Amino acid sequence: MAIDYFEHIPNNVDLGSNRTLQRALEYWQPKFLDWWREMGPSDFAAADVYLRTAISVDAEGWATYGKVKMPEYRWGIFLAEPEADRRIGFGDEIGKPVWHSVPGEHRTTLRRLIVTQGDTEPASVEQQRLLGHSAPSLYDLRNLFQVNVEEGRHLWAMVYLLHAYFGRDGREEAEGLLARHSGDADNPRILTTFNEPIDDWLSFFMFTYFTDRDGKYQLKSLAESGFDPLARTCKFMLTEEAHHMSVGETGITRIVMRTLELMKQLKTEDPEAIRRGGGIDFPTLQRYLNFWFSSALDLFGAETSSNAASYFAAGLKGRPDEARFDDHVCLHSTIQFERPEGDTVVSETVPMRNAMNEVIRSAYIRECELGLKYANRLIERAGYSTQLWLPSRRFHRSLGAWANRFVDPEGRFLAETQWRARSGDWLPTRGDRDFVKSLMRGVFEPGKISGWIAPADRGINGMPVDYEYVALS
Ligand code: BYC
Ligand code: FE
Ligand code: FE
Repeated sequence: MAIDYFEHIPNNVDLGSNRTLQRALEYWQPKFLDWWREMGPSDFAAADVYLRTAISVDAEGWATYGKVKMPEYRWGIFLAEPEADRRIGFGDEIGKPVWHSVPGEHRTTLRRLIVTQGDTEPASVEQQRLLGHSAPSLYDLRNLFQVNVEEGRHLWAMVYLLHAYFGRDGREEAEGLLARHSGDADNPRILTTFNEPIDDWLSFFMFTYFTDRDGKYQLKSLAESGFDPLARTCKFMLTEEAHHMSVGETGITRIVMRTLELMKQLKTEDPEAIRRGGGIDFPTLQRYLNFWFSSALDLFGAETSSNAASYFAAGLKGRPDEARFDDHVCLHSTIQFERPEGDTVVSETVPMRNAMNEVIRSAYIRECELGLKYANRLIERAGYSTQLWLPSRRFHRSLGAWANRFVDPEGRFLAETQWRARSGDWLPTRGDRDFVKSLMRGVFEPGKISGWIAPADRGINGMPVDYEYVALS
């Protein structure tokens, strides 16, 4: 099949003149489209969706809006503009020129980082596959699809690197990215969070708030990489990530607003009464938050990691905003943190390089906290004392020093029986999930919205909130 590259795959990597890459993509693209049809948003292939498409990396081109059918979306390949004379910014090779091809000694490690990153992108599309049917409004439906097509583009971004820089094994990995599936018993996605079902919109908003923000932090770390094509690819991906997180943040805020409205109307804070009124009560919201936050914390890896130390030493993966740190070598510095030993907590001193996962996790947690402030102010102003809060980083972990420990959201040890008896206060129960799902019914009329969430305060790209963001056929 002949492809007009500029027309169908907008790019700034001179795809038109790279025959090898063209051949690889000619082979991969139809498989991607098959995957999209089978594993992507179910049943909305014929809908016209008001989407932004990146057609170049400059201010005008990166966000071009128009109605598009998703299977015809132009998934492009873009790298941020090169920086002249860029140097490796950290680790043992600091100050040397960045690499424009893959250094032999780092080939396996780089491929692994790229595959791990790439694997999450289609995984999230698979996780969100059925959500369209229960969208609370056309505005939200459009945001879901925007996130989905862009995660598809992020897959393209990683597949481009694999095809362009890793030869035959890169091509094999690119196929693997379409062969693993979220939640598949035999061939699951690599990281645990990406195998969790996202089958209601509360989970979707928590996921875009917490998990896409992990994406931001990981991409920022990779944007520091000494492997320049990876750094530039991730830098451009970050421009899209902001919208994903804002979908989560505004989604959570709009639920809070609606719940407050119901509390006022019904003159009660009683969760059961709120539920009967068709809203999501704050304890349920908090339990979903606890689940997705703790799951996202695992995505940063273990507190002490020799992998993390070697990524840093080699100049492959830095810290977000590496330039803001004083010491970019971190050969002699240490960091202290607490880990469990039996039923007590001991303090451990770890070489800084081995603690990079924890350093990035801590920065992430601070940002997660900031985003909740606005919702909490709304609650406070409405005269209620409830607050949404982040559980301790020790709570409900499956990976690292705190994995499988019985710790409450305040970070205190409990006996296993005690913990199990109370876990329904902290994590979504079967009953919560059934209730939340019972609220999820698709609303597909322009300007109309489900009763469990407040409307957005503004539309997309200057369009009104009640614009027909998705024209169903
Ligand atoms: N689940 O040394 P350790 C996004 C493995 S999200 C299962 O502590 P390391 C997005 C690990 O592979 C951003 N397994 O960790 C968001 C290792 O295995 P081996 C995704 C896990 O190596 C929303 C072992 O456990 N990007 O973009 O420092 C929508 C010990 O690990 C998990 C990246 O992750 C887990 N959660 O790995 C769409 C960036 N965590 O060696 C998209 C690329 C670790 O014993 N990846 N393991 O077989 C990395 O930088 C690193 O691989 C990790 C940490 C951050 C994952
Ligand atoms: Fe992404
Ligand atoms: Fe994202």
